[in-house]
Amino acid sequence: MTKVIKTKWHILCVLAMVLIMAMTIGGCHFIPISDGGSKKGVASIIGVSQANMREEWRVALINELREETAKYEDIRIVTTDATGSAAKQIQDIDNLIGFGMDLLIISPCDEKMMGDKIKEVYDSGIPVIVMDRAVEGFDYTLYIGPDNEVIGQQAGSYIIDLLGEKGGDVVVLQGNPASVQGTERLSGFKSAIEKASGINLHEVYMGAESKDAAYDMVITARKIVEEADIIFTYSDNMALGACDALRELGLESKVMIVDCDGFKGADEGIDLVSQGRLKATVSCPIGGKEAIDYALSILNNESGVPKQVILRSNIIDKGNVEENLNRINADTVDDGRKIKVGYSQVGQESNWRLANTKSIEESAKDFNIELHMEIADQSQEKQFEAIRSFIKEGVDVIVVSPVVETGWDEVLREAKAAGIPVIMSDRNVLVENREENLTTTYLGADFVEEGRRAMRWVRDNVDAGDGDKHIMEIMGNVGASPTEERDRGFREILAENPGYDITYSAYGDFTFDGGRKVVREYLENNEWDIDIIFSQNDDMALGAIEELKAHGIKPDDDVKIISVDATTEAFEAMVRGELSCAVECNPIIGPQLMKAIRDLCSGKQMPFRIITDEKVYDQSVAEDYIRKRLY
Ligand code: GZL
Repeated sequence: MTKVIKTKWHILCVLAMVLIMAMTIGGCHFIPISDGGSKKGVASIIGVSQANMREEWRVALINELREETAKYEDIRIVTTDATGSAAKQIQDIDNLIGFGMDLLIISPCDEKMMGDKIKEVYDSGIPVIVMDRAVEGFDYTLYIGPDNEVIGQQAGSYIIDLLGEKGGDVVVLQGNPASVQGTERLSGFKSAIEKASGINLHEVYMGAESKDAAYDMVITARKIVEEADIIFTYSDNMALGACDALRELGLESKVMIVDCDGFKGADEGIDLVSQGRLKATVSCPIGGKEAIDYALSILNNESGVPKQVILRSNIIDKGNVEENLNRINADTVDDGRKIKVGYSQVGQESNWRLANTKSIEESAKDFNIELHMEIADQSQEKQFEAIRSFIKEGVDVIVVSPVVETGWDEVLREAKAAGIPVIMSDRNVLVENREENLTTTYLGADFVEEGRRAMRWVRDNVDAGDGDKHIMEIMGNVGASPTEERDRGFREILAENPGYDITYSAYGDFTFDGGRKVVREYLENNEWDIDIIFSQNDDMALGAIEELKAHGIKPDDDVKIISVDATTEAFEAMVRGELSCAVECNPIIGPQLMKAIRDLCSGKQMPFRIITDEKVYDQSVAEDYIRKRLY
C-alpha cells in the first residue's frame, strides 16, 4: 500500500514540475498553491485562458481578474497566454484541466476554432465564462462582453453631432481586418455615419492595430489629414499613434481625434481626453469584476446566473471625463438599505406571466426590496398611469415589463427628469434615440434566438417530405417585443429551409382563448391542411390543442405543435403526447432582477443587456424534466 502511494506521489511531483515548466515556458503566469500542488486550503481554482497578452485590453482584463480574485482567500487564479495561437490556447486549456481548475474564463483567439473546445469543456461539467468574443451557439455557462457594433455607432453619432449641419471630412484609420472587434466597431461606426449627410469618409488601411502603424499612416496620409476635421480609429493604442503624428505635423489644434476603448491607464483613452489630445473616446468595458462576481455565483451554485451580460459603453469627453473616472474608481458597496421599487407588470394573461410575477415578488423579499407592483391587464395606458404614480411616490427604481415596444419615450423622459432609473424587465422597448439613455438595462430573454430554436427543431424533427409543409403561426399580442422578435427569429431559419412555409399567421394575444380562436377561425374558412403549428407561447398552444381535438384533429399526430415558454402545463401536454416541443423562455428572473437593482443602487454601472439562460425540450425528455420544473 505504501509503495503504491509512494509511486503515485513521485508521479504527481514529476507531473507538477513538468506542468509548471510547460506553463512558465508557454508564457503562463503560474501562482503556486502554497502546499506543493494539492488544493488544500483553496476552495476553487479559476483557470483563465487569454488569447494574447499583446493588446492593452487583454492585459487590463487579466489585471482586473487578479485584483478581484485577490479579495478572496480561498480562490486561486491561474492564467495562460495563448500568444494569439488557437492551437496553443487549446493546449493551455488542457493544461488548466490537468491542473484541476474548477471554472474556466476564456477570451478566445478565434471564435470559430475555439467553439468546439469550449463546448467540450462545458459538456465535461466545468463551468465556462466566455469573455469579449462570443462563440457561436450557447454551449457555455455565461458570456460577458461589450457590444462592439454599439461602440462604433456611439462614436459615429458623436462625430455627427461634433460636425453638425455643415458635415466635414473624417479620416478612418483601419487596422487588422481579422480583428473581430475592429470589424464590428467599424461596421457600427459606418452604420451611424451613413445616416448623416455631408460627411466624407477617407478610409486609410494600416494592416496592423498598433500605435506605430497608426503613426506611420497619419504621416504618410498627411495630404488627406491636413484637409480633415476628424480622425476616427477604434483603439486607444492606434489613437495614441495618431496623436503623436498630429503633433509631429503641427496639426493637433486643427484635427480632432475620436477613438474607442477608453482605458484608464497612462496615455490611454481617458488620459488622452484629460490631456486634451483626444476629443472623445467610447469606453470598452473590461468586465473582469463582473466575471469574478458571476464566477463565484456559479461556483456557489447560486440561481439566477444569466446566459449573456452585454456591458455598457459610454462616450467620454472633456465634459464628463472626471465623472467617468470617479465612477470607474468608486468602490461600489451595497449598504443593504431597503430599496423602494415600482414595478409595472404587463398583466395576468398567461401561466408564464403568473410565474414571472411570483418570482419577482418572492425575490423582492429576499433582497430587502419594498416592491410596489401594478398589474396593467395588457393596457399600455394603465402602465403609463402606474409609472407616473411611481414617480409621484418617489421610488428609488422603476421596473417595466412593457406590453408593447413603442410609445414609451415621453413617460421615460418624465422618469429621467425625476432622476429615477428605469429597468426593462422581460420585454424591451424601442426608443427614438438610444443616446438619451432613457432605460438603464434590459433583463430578459433573447426572443429572436427563441424563434430560431423553434424553427431549428422543426427543421431537425419534421421531415420536409415533398417540400411543401404548411405552417400556422399563432402570434402573441400586436407590437410586443416577444411577438415581433420570435417571429423574426423563426422566419430567419425558415428562409434557409425552403421545404416549409408559413401559410397562415394570426394573433392570439398570448392567451388560451386566443390560441383556440385562431384555430377555430381557420377551420371556419379552410379545410385543415396545416402540418405544423408554431405558437409563440404555451397558453395559445394549449388553446389550439383544445380546438383541434374538438374537431377530431390529433395533435402531434396530424399536426406537430411547437410552443415557447416551457411551463409545467407544456410539459404535461408533451407527456400526454399532444405538444411536440417547448422552447424555454425563463420567467424566473426575480433573483437576477433584484441583484441588478441592488447593484444599480450601490453605484455599479449596469450592463446594456442581461440575457437569461434557456433550453429546448421535446417529448423525448419531457418525463425526465417535468418534476424539475420551477414554473
Ligand atoms: C416573454 C413574455 C411572454 C411569454 C408569454 O418574455 O413576455 O409574455 O412568452 C407572456 O407567455 O404572456
